Amino acid sequence: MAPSYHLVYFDIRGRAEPIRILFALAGASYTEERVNPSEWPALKTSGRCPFGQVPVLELGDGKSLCQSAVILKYVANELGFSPSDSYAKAQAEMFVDSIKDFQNELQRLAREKAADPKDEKKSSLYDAEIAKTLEIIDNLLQQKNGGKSYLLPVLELGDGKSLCQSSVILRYVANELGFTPSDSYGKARAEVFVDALKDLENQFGRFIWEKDADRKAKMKSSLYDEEIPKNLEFIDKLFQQNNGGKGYLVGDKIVNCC
Ligand SMILES: N[C@@H](CCC(=O)N[C@@H](CS)C(=O)NCC(=O)O)C(=O)O
Repeated sequence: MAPSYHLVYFDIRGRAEPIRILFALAGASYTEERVNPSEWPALKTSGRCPFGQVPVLELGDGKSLCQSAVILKYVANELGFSPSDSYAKAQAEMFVDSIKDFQNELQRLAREKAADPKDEKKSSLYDAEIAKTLEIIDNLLQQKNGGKSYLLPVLELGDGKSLCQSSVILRYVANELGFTPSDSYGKARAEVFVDALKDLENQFGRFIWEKDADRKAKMKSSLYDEEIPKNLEFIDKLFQQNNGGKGYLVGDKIVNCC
């Protein structure tokens, strides 16, 4: 039976648009739920959004995925848009993760810029971030610097092959060493946890480096009093759903997320 894809997101392009583009390129059929802001609070707590966020891709039979990059990779794989060998796959994922880092940073800078539009320092930081990321991507594309990235960590594999982006390296090594589930849905579910924890890690990084004492205190309370407990609650719920809470977050053995 052909898989059914139901994409849940807001009525904007945002994080769902690359997924929609892949469906369009493949000519695959899918349904969409474009949620309006007044419907969001109920949906957020309905249990349909594993980490209380969208996009979510529902696959039928109670299966669903969140985390836009995980959905994108899963759909790319299913629809024949990812390379077949594991190194080329990891290379493609390096771009996805580098662009994601870029999006996160741009969003933060855009928020700061909007709060203080006259602050030229913020505008130039915004431009500098765009230039820095484009240079990294350009280096990767043109195989400059021997194809190596100057983002650490880097995993060198011999024969001039190397990978950057910590979660790409983690997934590649997990795959090579037998720590990923064998089915594509199980694999994607493991990646949801890796990406959700990375979202938290990003917030933590911002808090650690914040120099303004007032802002740092606000970030700390948002992180420790809201974000961490909320995410642990989501993880606990998902854990309870897997094997009745006996064992692991995904499947029945240690995989790349746990
Ligand atoms: N890392 C996640 C981030 C998801 C995210 O931030 N989603 C936003 C919309 S773009 C959301 O659901 N916001 C509403 C909320 O958090 O209540 C991903 O890439 O999917």
